[in-house]
Amino acid sequence: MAVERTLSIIKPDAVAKNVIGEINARFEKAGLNIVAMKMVKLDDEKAGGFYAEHKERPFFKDLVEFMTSGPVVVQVLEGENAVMANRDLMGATNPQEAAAGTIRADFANSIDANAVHGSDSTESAAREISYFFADEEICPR
Ligand code: RTP
Ligand code: MG
Repeated sequence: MAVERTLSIIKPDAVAKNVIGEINARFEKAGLNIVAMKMVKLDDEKAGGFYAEHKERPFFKDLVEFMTSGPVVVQVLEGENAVMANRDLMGATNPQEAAAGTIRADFANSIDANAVHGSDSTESAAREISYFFADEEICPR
């Protein structure tokens, strides 16, 4: 297995619930190192650009509205097989379908307010990481 990086976002619902620390603890316990992290308030342009692949989907407007509704924590996780390892920790998009013990099962309210984002491939990860972070903001161990 290769050491990879993935982009994680702790979404506005999870920030509002004060579970940033609990979510970060899950990453750390799973061997994913947080190598970059910042809190930001997204605007329509930044959130819409991030989710541009979903622009034609019926849920796009709600998605952008939700992602701009409060601050988010954007982070780069690094570790073995990081992309899939994080997707496993997150659980299914719809928290009602997420496996027990996953972040979404434990902290998400709905398919819209679903606590976290994680890149879905190494290609997406590279694009998403550079969307939020300059190289010098990433601090590998
Ligand atoms: P994310 O990109 O946020 O990590 O989530 P994901 O890969 O699990 O899901 P994706 O298909 O990329 O969808 C992005 C976000 O759009 C919302 N969504 N709503 N109402 C719906 O049918 C629907 N489908 C997706 C979710 O909030 C999802 O996280
Ligand atoms: Mg996605």
